[in-house]
Amino acid sequence: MSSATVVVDTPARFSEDEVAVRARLDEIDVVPLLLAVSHATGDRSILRQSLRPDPATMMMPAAGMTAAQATEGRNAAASALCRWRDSGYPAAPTPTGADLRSLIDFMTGGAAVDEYMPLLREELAIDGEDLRAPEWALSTLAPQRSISVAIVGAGMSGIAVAHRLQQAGVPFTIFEKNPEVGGTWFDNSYPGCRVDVPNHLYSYSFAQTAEWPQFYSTQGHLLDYFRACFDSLGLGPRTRFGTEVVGAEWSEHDSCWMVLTRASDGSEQVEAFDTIISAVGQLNRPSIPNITGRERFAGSSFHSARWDHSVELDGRRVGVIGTGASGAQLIPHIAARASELTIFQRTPSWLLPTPNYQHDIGPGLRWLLETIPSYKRWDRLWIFWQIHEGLLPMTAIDDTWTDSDRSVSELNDRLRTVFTEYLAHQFGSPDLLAKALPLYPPLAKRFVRDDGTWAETLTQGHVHLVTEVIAEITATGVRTADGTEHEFDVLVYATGFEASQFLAPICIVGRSGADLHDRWAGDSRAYLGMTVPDFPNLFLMYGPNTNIVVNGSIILFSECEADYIVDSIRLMVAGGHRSMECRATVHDAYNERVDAGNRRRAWGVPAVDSWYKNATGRVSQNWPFGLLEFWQQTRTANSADYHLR
Ligand code: N01
Repeated sequence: MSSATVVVDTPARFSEDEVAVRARLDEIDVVPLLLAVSHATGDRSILRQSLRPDPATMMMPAAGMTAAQATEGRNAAASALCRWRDSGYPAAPTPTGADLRSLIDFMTGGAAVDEYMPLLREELAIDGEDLRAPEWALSTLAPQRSISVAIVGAGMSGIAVAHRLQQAGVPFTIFEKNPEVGGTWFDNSYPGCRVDVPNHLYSYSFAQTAEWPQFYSTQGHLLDYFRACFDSLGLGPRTRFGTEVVGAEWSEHDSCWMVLTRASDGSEQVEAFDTIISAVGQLNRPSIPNITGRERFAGSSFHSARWDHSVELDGRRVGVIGTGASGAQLIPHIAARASELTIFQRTPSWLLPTPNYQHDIGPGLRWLLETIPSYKRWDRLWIFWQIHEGLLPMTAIDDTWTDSDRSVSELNDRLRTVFTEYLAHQFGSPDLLAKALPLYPPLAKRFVRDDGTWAETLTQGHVHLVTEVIAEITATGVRTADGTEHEFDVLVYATGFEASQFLAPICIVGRSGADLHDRWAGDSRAYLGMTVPDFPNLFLMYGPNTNIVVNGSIILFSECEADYIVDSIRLMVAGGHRSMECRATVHDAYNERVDAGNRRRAWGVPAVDSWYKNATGRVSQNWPFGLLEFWQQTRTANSADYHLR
């Protein structure tokens, strides 16, 4: 078995006096600071009862700590660091057992975490521990068995599963249609593109790094990260870039998939693989609305995920359709360059106040990350714990709640009040506020993080927010239903993706000639989002109902899926089986439960339309339960769920 981490934790020496060290810590989050310092120095006395975060206020700014508490915490950390330095940096043993539990109990404020402990340990990956590494290897389990796996896509999910397969010694080939790794972080290069989950969490458990330049880094840094992971894991020789998987047909006779690929020169090839893992992502096929007259526009036009960097924006008139996550990120950047900017908004987004959204990691935190490298791990765990299910209870529908168009429960309504106050504070003008205030319940769609930039942008004199319905696109711009002509030189479609058409346009033919897309008929379903009856040895990553709206990071889902898929291969190999196929009863019961769960969430409200729902109106994207449950269900592949042959 091999393992790989991108950055090794090596503490740096420091010579500052205690006052200078304390000054470095001014901006640092107190909870992960105390945990990291306690871990590095072995000094548990700084984890004082008076500094424990309160579970009730954990999601508030500064985790609800008073200024006096924060000062006490930072003082305690600075003193402990200097005592440690003065005694020659003695290496503290890696916390385990009850000792580790005491650190985690401090972080959770004493909340019951027994069930969570194994997941928290995996996420923490303390001192580089890799608890998700497969505990088996093909070479010992079945030395004579030859296996071939095709991974489709070298984005975030494809890299994760390739790493785990490599650890188990299972051979694979990655097919990537792009000339580069990165998936969505390669496709989306629009100005302002950045991650909306803090980077210490939006990164692999097995490849944590202190190199992030910002709390929420921009696209280029994300792409660099995935490139670095890909390179350090040595995946290059196993990858065929510029090669698209266009089809696959199950061969009953040979128990394998015949995979048809097309290279960038147009040449096609058919190869046999025992197993296919689709890691093609959801957010890469642009959705461009079929608005009358679209082909008539005489200026330049393109989709946010196909940004045309050759088109000049400086001093030009630009129109943007769409104000979702992509639109909200790119619009401020266009406003800074265009002479006039017209934004066509159909539905406003709820804004999640995030003051450090565009902040650089400051010198104090940079110093701490070098001095105590485990800070990044504790910060990751702290972010995970704060947001893992933090907002989920606010999405649950209360049937007795009467104001169901605007909120789905009392808790949800309280959030609506907080978010509304934020918007009212941001938008002084009642006219603009009326346009910016969503009418649907908060958390029914993905929120947009905001540090004040949205209101700053919309209140500029050359920026026009249009909420009239678009009637048609003309040669010179857009005509809205009120008859107004809006003219511009460049038109940007920030109109989202064909997310619910999973695996399109790949043609997949399974057992007895079953066509996957015919089977789904526009309503994709899978067991655990990964396996489908009649399609043996086909595993989907980021498949149906594996998206999260408010809790955690999608990388955890991909890591869980990678673990499950590798364990499924173990199950087949250990039993001497050639194929595994999900039982229809298991698949159907699972999907009924997921559908029932989604109907109980804010995003399931019939009046709310979003990319989470497919053409049938079913929520086909989202996982409606907690992260713990998905993790528990994907830890091991259960033979009772499958026909093993
Ligand atoms: O796409 P969207 P997105 N006329 O579908 C509007 C992820 N992401 O690319 O809401 C007028 O959310 C549409 O209006 P409405 C993230 O998961 C992450 O922005 O349908 N308008 C909406 O305003 C996100 O959820 C980051 O009424 C039309 C917009 O276009 C997902 O990607 C960054 C229209 C589409 O919004 C998708 O986000 C970016 C029409 N005919 C994206 N058709 C990160 O930060 C559509 N619209 C990591």
